[in-house]
Amino acid sequence: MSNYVRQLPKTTREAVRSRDHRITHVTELATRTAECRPYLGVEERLRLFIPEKHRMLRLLWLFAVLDAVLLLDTGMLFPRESSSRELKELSGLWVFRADKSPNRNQGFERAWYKSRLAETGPVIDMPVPASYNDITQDSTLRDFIGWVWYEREVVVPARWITDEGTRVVLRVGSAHYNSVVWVNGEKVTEHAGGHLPFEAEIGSLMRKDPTRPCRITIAVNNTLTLETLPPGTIQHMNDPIKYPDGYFVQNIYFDFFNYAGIHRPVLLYTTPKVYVDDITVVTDFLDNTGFVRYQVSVKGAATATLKVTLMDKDGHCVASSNEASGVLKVVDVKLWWPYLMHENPGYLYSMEVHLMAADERSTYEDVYALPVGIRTVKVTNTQFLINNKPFYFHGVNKHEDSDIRGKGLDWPLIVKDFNLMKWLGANSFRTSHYPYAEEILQMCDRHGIVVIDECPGVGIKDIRSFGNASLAHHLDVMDELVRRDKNHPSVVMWSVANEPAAEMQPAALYFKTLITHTKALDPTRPVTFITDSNYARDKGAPYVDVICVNSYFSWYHDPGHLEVIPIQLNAQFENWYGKYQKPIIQSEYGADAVPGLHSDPPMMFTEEYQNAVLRSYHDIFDQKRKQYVIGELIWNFADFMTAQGITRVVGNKKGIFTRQRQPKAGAFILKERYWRLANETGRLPPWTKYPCSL
Ligand code: GCB
Repeated sequence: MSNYVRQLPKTTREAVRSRDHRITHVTELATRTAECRPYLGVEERLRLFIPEKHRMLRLLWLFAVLDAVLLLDTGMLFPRESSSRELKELSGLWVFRADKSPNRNQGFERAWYKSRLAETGPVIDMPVPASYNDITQDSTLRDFIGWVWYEREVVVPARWITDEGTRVVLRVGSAHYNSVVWVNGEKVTEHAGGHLPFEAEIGSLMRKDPTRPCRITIAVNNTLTLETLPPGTIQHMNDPIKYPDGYFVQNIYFDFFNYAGIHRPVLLYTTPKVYVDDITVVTDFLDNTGFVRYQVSVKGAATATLKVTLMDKDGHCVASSNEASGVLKVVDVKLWWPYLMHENPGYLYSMEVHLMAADERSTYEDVYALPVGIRTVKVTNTQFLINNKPFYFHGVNKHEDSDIRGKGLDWPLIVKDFNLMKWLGANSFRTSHYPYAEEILQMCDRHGIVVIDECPGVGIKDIRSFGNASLAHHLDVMDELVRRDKNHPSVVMWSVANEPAAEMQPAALYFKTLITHTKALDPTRPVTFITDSNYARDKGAPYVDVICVNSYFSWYHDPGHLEVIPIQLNAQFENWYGKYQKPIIQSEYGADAVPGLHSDPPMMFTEEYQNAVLRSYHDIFDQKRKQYVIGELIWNFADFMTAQGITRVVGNKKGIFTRQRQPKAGAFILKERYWRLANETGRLPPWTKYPCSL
């Protein structure tokens, strides 16, 4: 193993060692648990276990739901300003240096974090948030593997330092992949995994030398190994006739560019010393009454006084309590509904938690407001029910991907994509193939766009990636994902992986453990993974609540033969349903279309061929959705960048929009269809004149 691989996951190695203990526990847990029970929604469980007349018991059940397994000892609330919390965004230009030393380890050997980065060697400007890959003209930076270093000096308001009762938290929205963070040369935290946030309290460190600006250094390493998520391998090319000395490549087993860097906002925020650390809500309703079961966790003091108030959209209090946990009852509840399923989609209450505490020195007051949507989710053998009504997913798969920014969070792009999804009549998407920014999920909550929330378990193809260390990390990632996204009403299902090698022997225990664990973390949402395996040999499918299947008939199989689609797609559905009697989502289908390329009769890579594939799939969907098919998600919303290879022409072209978000012919086919489906299955908002007033 080379030095940079050895060096970079030093932290990962340590972590894995400490996780070994837990994996034993989890494996035991899995074997102790009898067959994973099929997912039951709140209503169904209530009906099964608690007769309707026992309303008190119903509330107790809601309490029990909240006693889910919580393995992480701190919360990860989205940072919001309030009367007690200030926020300082550190988006903008950072100082940047890639460690191009042969072992990629010079930065650690020479302790680049100890002084200003500019003093260690040449540096460049780097925007945050953004992937660094496409920012310069340097191909070695675009394809760089190893540690890169970011630095930013920050001046904070004096009272943040002088007031010892204030916590100052440094939060990184996401950085891909391994990160180590120093403040004024002292290490404050490290994190393994892109796509999810991490934090460190740095107030005490800043107070050590209040006169100087605070220097934040973040080293980020994009190397993927068999135990990272997604997995990858580093391959050394040792043949001196073919490759230069020390040559190596990063192999990946997924189909998107391995963009790297600080992808989401970095910020500082304050809380009082005694503060609201986490909030969990679980919602239900009966007739016109909504129930919000909540649990507030407080840190910094053994006791605190709480006031919890639920406000409607107009700011009127609809329920309140003084307890740290309880059930808020909402009379004449306004439920959270998906876009195009109700005339008033995405209704959100605001749960304001007001904390007061005191110690011998001071009094503390903290305020945090959490948006809350009241809705239920349930799965039957043939349906996906939201608020007890059948929901049909007519949506898209996306990527966080765009020109120049790569995977960096970009508000204009986010808003454009939501406008396009609404124009299309899409009511849902899957966060293929990793958790998207919290800002995007907040948009989904507000607009009523339903989300299948996927973790970065993509490309689990090598048998070694089913080992204990990989599983332990995968469980940790699910802990972090559920902790971050548990309160979003838009999130209706967890996806623990995309297209793993689920026919391999170890996949059975791996997925049983992973899914059991995820259900223990969150008993209120169904869990799935996305499969492209054979229905008869898939070892993970027995544990999912919804079968999500990808297929590319007439593309990867029988390329050019459009005529095979009806027979093969029909067989796909019948086989899966016949074996499992679970509802099915077509979680991917599509074809590449190079925009502007035409042929009639259709040929592969033309817009006509993409149209023909879509139409053939749609014919079968229309037959099967009357039975057990509960959704269709096109691959892909937009063209996106991939690694270079002989099947990719500057990226994957299966988008119905180009990477610049201009429609191909397929977008209009989908738009016609989705609005027709919405007309049939939902209730259009009164302001929508089908299909084009958006
Ligand atoms: C798939 C993968 C997706 C790829 C897509 C394709 O099955 O899940 O990541 O991009 O196929 O276009 O090959």
